[in-house]
Parts: sequence; C-alpha cells; structure tokens
Amino acid sequence: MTVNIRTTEANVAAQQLDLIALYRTMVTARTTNDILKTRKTQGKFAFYIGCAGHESIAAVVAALNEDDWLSLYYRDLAAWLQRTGDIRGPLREAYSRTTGPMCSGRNMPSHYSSKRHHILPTFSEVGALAPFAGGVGFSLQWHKSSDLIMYTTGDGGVATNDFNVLFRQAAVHKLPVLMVVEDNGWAITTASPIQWAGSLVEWARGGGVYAEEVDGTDTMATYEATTRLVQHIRSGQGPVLMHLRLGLLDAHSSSTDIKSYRKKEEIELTTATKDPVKNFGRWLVEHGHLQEADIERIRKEVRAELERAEAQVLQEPEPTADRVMDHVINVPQWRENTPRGKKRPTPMLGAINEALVELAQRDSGFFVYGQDVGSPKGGVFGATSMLVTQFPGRAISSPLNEQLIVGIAAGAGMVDGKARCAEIQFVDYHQSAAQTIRMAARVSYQSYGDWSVPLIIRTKSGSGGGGPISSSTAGGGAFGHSNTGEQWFTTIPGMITICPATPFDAKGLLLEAGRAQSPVAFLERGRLYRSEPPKDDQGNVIAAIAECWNVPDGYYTLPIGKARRLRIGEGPSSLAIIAWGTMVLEACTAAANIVNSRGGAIDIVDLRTLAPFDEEAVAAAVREANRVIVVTEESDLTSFGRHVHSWIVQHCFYDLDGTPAFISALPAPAAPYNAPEETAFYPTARTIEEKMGELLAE
Ligand SMILES: Cc1ncc(C[n+]2csc(CCOP(=O)(O)OP(=O)(O)O)c2C)c(N)n1
Repeated sequence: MTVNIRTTEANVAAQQLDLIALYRTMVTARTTNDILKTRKTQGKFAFYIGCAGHESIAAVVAALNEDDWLSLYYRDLAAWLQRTGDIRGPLREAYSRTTGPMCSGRNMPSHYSSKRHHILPTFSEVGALAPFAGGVGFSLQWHKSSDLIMYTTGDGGVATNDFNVLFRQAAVHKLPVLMVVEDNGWAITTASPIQWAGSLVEWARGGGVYAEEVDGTDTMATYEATTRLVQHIRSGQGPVLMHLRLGLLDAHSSSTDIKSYRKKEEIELTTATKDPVKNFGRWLVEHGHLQEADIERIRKEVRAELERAEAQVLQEPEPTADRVMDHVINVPQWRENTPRGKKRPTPMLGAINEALVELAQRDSGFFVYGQDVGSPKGGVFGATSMLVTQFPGRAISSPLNEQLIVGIAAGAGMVDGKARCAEIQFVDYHQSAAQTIRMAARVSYQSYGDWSVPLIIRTKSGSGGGGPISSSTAGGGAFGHSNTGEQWFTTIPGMITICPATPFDAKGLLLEAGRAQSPVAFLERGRLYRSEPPKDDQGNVIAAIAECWNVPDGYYTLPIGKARRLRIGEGPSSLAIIAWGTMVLEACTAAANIVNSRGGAIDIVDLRTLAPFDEEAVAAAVREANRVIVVTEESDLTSFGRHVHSWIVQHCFYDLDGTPAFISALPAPAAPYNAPEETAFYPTARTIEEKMGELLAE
C-alpha cells in the first residue's frame, strides 16, 4: 500500500496562508454544527447532518483559487464557509428561510450550492454530482481556463457508479479535477473496507490518475498537500485523487444513534486523536501563532456571533405554499422567425446534421459528445458527419458509457449557461444515465432557480428500418434498439421531451432546443431518418404533410410546446388523431385512405413536443371532431400515450360523442426481431384505419 503523508513542509506553506482566519473558519464550522445539532434535538427543524471531523476541508479550499469550482457534499460546511464567508447561509437553510443562499429554504440543510461562488448544487443522492463535475472539468479544459474543479465525496461515495464515471471522465480526458475522498471510515454503519478492495491510491494510479493519501486530521499537512497537488493539475499533468483520512466525531446524522453501531473505545479514540479543529489549535499554539487563551476567546467570539446571526435569521420569512411550482421547467419564449433560406428536399438525417452545424456556427462553445460521433461517419447513423467536416473538434467521440456522456454535456452546460449536446446511440442505452438525467432536470427546482442545466440529449429511438412501418419490411431493431423512450423522459418533472415527425420540424425544434434552459430529450425516430413523405394506398403523396420534407437552409426555430395540426380532406373534421413521431406518418396514411373512400376530413394533431404537450391544440381538435384516437408506438405499460388519453378523458369529456380510442404497441418487452412478430407488435396505418372505421360507424 502506498502511503504518502507529508507534514514537513507545513511551515513553508503557512507563510502563504492566513492561519488564524483558517482556524476561525474551522471553529465557525464546528460551532455552527454544534448549535444546529442541538436545535434539531430541540425540535426546531426535522433533520441535520453535520461536519464534525471534516473541518480541515477548509484548508483544501484555502489552497485553491477563488474562481476554482467546488462540488461539495453534506460534510463540507467548512468548505462553504471558507469559500463564501457566509455564516448565515447554513442557518437560513437549516431554518428553511427564503433568504437561504443555497436553495431558498427548499432543500434539507447541508446541501451546499451557489452559482455566484461556483459551488455546484449538492444532491442527496451520494455521488450523483460526480458526472456533472466531470462536465465542468471538461468545459474548463475546452475553454483553456486555468481553473480547476474540486469534487468531494465520502468513502461510501467512492463505490458509486457516478464516482467511477467521474474518475474515467477525468482520466481519459486528463481533466483539471481534484477528487477528494473524505474517508472517515464509515458510510452510515458500514466500515470503509466494504467500499473498495486494496489501496485506493494504487487503484487510482493504476487507472492513470496521480493519487496521494493525506492525513486530514492535520490541517497544515492537508493544506500543503493540496497546494502541491493543485500545481500538478494546473501544470497540465491531469487529475489527482486525494485520499483524505479523517475521523467522524458525531453520528452519521440526526437520524442515527452513534452507539448502536460504533464501539465506545473507537469513538473515544477518534475524539481524542482525529479532531482537526483541536489538532490545528494545538499546532497554532505550539508554533507561536496563538496563545492558549486565544483558543477559548475565539471559540466564545464565534459562538456569540453565530447566536446573533441565528436570532436575525429567525426573523426572516419562511416559504409559502404558493411557490411550490416555481422553477419546475423553463420552456424558451419562442421568437417569431420566418425561415428565409432556400428550401431543398431533405431527409430528417440531413435536417439534423444542418441544425448541429447551425448551432456550432452560432456558438463557439457548442459541441456534440457521444459514442463514435467524432468519426468521419459522424456516429453510427451519420447525424454528425457535417459537423465533423465543417467544424473539426466539435463532435467528440466518448468512452462507451452513457452516464459519462450525459455528465460531460450537462456539466459543461452549467458552466456556459448554454446547451451542449449528448448523443445516446440508442435510447435503450440511456439507462445507465437515468439518474444523471433526472438530477439535471431537478437542479432548477432544487436550487430555486439559481442553477439550470441547459442540455440536449439527442437519441435514436423507436423501431429500426426505414420509412413508415406499414410500407417497409422488418426494421429488426429488436431488443436494445427499438424502444421509443417517451415513457422514460416525459415522467421527469423539469424535462422537455421532443419527438419530431418531419425533417422541417426536426431542424427547427433542434435549433430551439439549443435555446432551452431546461434539459431536452430529443427523440429521433430511426425509421424517419431517411423516410420520404407518407403516401396513401394508391401511392399518392399526402400533400398536407409533404411540404415538411422541404427544409430551408440556414437558421430558423419552431416553438417548443406547440403541436402541428394537419387536415386531411375537406370540410369539418369528423375525427381527431393525436400522434407523434412515426405514428404521424401512419396516421396520415390511414386518414388519407379513409378520406379517399368516404370523403370528409380528419384532423391529425402532431404533438411534436411531448412534454409539455400542447393541451390547447388537443382540446381544440377534440372539440371540433367529438371523436378522438390517441396512437402511440410505445408499449402500453404504462405510456405517455395513456397520459394523453387520460388527460382527454379528464378535460374534454363533454366534447366527446364516444369513448376516446387508444392504440399502442403490445404490452411486451420490445419488438421481436423477425418480421411477422415485429409487425404484429406495432400499430400501423392498417390498425389505425380499422379503429377509425369503428369510430366513424358509431
Ligand atoms: C445513492 C445513495 N444511496 C444511499 C443513500 C443513503 N445514504 C446517505 S449518506 C450514506 C452514506 C454515505 O457514506 P460516505 O460516502 O462514506 O459519507 P459519510 O456520511 O461517511 O461522510 C448513505 C448510504 C444516498 N443518500 N444515496
């Protein structure tokens, strides 16, 4: 095992540091901790999780620059104080005051966050911030900044997928990241040998990351080591892992009884030897920086200051129920713009390529990150091939890890305030990134609007093959390549989900997604990448939608949250079909066949945006036709289509002449590979036509 504890250079480092200010910060952290711990037991609020034993993290922050980024966890009160100097912030959040600087009283205490101070929003999910921290590091490197990001986690956090993702992000791209593992020996009741085998330092070094073990109970050793390790990072030698040995002086949190899982002798030994505040005070006295009496004086001064601050904080306003929906989602205000470019027949894949080039042209920080996207082929589907040729370096191939991909784009977007694009090869494989996506969508709500995560997740979704299901042979996407995806994204509060059916909409909506401040899931139906406009059974192209295959050159945007209404036939509408993606093409074919044989008109509402969906357009179409079918390519267990269907029942009941119909794929895991089973799995124009016949006969 490699152990590298250095204390000898402490005096050199001390000359560059305001030692007394650092000590005072650590005392302030401990005293705040003790006050809040007591207030919790007095029933003043529901929960508290403390910092006792971790105060030397202030020395790590002291060795950084003011602009360096911090990704903290709940034990890092001293890091918060060292960076912000704000003693009221932790009290405000503990007492849930709207003045709270981290989340305006919305989250639990100890969830440090501040855009102004470059502190990312701490999540309760252990490790969950790690992939975002990698994205921040990626952005700093991209912008050739001399800043770095410090990421902290406990020994338990090291075992999370998220931490391993950060490690790989940092190692592979040589990012300016300082990973600090605050090892207090415990993860609630589990001792640290359960979290990894062997030596953490050797593990990190084996993975290409320089690592050292540091004694975190010795504040000066911590400061000196950080100074040296930070130099390593800033000199371009890549990331560093610091294994910081600490002791946990309290129970895990206010919900845990320390005696139920730790032995009396171990607690006493930890208290006697591993208290960084006491150890640092003793060091300051021994080295003549303080007198013994100063220790008690500082403690009293700090306590009095905090009690005054607490009394003030208690006068400040508490949240009111009427703000509960504030900062859930941020859909961009669409600016009317008429496409001026010359129109050319273009398939959806061409339209997506063009949109990515437009985004790169308008924003020098824009990039697409994902598997194979940087190859001349432009990813497995070729969506980035124009970007690769026209803007070298803006389509960047990633390791094979979807959580890693999303983390890079999400974290970089948080730095720039502009969406960067993650490409997930097949939506089925987004699943390792599910937690990171959910967190990204929650950030704005959790931080009460202080942070947002602009992010585009483009992904191939739905059945394979080319063109509408009804006009092609088996797509053969099968398991792993044919999920539709909307059921995974439309259920996430704070997430925008888009699923275009035509090339014109794909380009305009992708460009508008680039303006969004909430994360966007952009579902590209594989069948539609090269599809032509739909036809009726007589082979006639359906004029009502065909124009959408002519795509203007240059920049234009289309509004998020607005459906497209298509009228097939003449006169008043006798039936409304609500659809999106491939099912719009199937519905057009079905409607044209019915109109050819019976006359009249049918309204198709192409939702285009699924979340938030255009309730007005749906209600208007139902009001006019009094009959409706919702059709989705999803399996029906349960689905976004079911949600729309249920919404219609709830909101449009009195406008309906009959039960709203619902058509979906079968409730099986996914489409089988062979043609007969695959075609039986999906709804097609034929299924829709049959249902329309039934409804119109009623
Ligand atoms: C992903 C996840 N799993 C479980 C929990 C519940 N939990 C909260 S803190 C904690 C232990 C974390 O231990 P460690 O990372 O060592 O930090 P420490 O509390 O010891 O400082 C657990 C399991 C959680 N918050 N997130």
